[in-house]
Amino acid sequence: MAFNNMTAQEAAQMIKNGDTVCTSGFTAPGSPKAISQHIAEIAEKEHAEGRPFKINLFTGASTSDKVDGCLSRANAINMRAPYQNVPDLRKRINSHDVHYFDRHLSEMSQEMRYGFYGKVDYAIIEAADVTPDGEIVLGCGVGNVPTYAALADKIFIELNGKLPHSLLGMHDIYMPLDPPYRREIPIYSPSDRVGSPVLKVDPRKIVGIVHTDSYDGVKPFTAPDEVSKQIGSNVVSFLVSEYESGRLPKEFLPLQSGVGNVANAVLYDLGESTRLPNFMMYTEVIQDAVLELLKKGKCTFASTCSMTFSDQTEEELFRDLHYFHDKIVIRPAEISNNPEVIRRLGVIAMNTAIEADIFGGVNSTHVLGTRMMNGIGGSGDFTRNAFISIFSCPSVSKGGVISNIVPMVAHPDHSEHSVDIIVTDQGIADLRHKDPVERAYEIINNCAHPDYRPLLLDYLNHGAGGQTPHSLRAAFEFHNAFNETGDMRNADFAKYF
Ligand code: 0RQ
Repeated sequence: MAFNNMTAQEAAQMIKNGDTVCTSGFTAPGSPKAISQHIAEIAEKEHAEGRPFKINLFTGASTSDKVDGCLSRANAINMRAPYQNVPDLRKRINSHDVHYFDRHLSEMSQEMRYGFYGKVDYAIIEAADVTPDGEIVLGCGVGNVPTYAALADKIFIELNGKLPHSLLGMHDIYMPLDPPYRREIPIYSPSDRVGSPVLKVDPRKIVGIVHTDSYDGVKPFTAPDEVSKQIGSNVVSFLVSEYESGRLPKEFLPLQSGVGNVANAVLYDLGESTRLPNFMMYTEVIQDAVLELLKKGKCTFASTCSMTFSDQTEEELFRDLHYFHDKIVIRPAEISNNPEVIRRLGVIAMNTAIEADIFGGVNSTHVLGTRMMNGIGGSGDFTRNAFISIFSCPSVSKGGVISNIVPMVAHPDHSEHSVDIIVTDQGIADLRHKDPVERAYEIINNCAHPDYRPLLLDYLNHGAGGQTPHSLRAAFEFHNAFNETGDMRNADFAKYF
């Protein structure tokens, strides 16, 4: 079947107020580059003429300024799920201009198929290649596109000239059946392939091909600062001691690593360690550090949902694609983050917390308990099912006025039932086989910043009793002190006891 070539503007004009638009991709890679920018322009024009214009936007994870950024500035988003990280969208979410549902990334596809989000009008799919019978070689991020393409009434393809056709073979597209027919997902090693190298769509649904030509626009990481380096070194010391004590198998286990500066620093440190064997990754995002590890042979294989490389690293990848081709597989989010597979493989999960509490609860999403940061992403998928779940964060933020170890997290994303290890620049708290009070001493003494240890001990010692001795009256005194004085060190527990 011959497809229509069209401009991004022509494609955007077909999308109407109230439509549900779903995109390929996971982080910037694989996300649309062109049509979304023209949807934003249309929204601005419609608003200027007094007419409403908003779409419902579902993606794989975060996108980029070319999707979430421009659409947010144009106030063109009504509903949004499942993850985001663009400041303009964050503002819209926190001011209630956007209805945002923060979902576990592994669940988004199946919830769409279950009908929880209504019908899908359009899917916008970034592709390296498409055949006349609807076989698509996807870009560098997959996300939820197999489900979105299956459910959408109409499909636009953004054919990106920067993406080499030789990406063919790096994807593994697999969609499980839904209950009561679902079977096991037969992945027994991170490198197992269970699906198709191409996404197959009904070619009659493809209404047009839009040509684009740009890299994903991911910024390179700044060199890790001292705090991130210390956290990285503490995570590696923990893994070395687990490995050398025999609690990890001699073959080692696949690693998952979250996003952000701390996660990147941890991976650089892993690459330097001579006491850990070579390893594989079963993760959702691989960042620049992983390409280095693959080159060195320290990481022997990476299963991911997205290759979130900076433009420079992406160029290097494309140049040396023959080397990396059989060392990376890119999967849909419901497979990269699948609880069944994560538990079977024994993945070691390493994620970043906004704050952790003295009993092991973790807040991954809400600054000071109310303001959405990014979302839970895949942290819950991995944490809940990991062989060992590690959370790391700096002991303090914003120059020390915020302690990231608090009496009680102001928004619970992960409970003490799932969190095994907490790591900060101060040290490592091993929460396994410890009761709540033992955990509290471990976290305060090993992970809290020295400025905050006496305050946290004061809180613990005045707890109301019971197995987990919180004081419900004083639990948010750190947060209150920050909101009232701008410094958590001004917390005053004496007024409660
Ligand atoms: O603020 O940007 O103004 O400097 O939050 O903090 O320390 O740079 O950490 O970039 O690694 O992100 C949890 C947000 C950490 C991320 C989070 C402020 C701090 C700074 C960022 P500035 P850092 P990172 C896989 C797994 C959830 C999803 C997930 C995340 C900014 O890792 O979104 O794990 N995780 N997905 O100063 C007030 C606190 C704070 C605070 C930090 N307690 N109070 N501000 N900050 N702690 C990926 C996917 O799922 C796709």
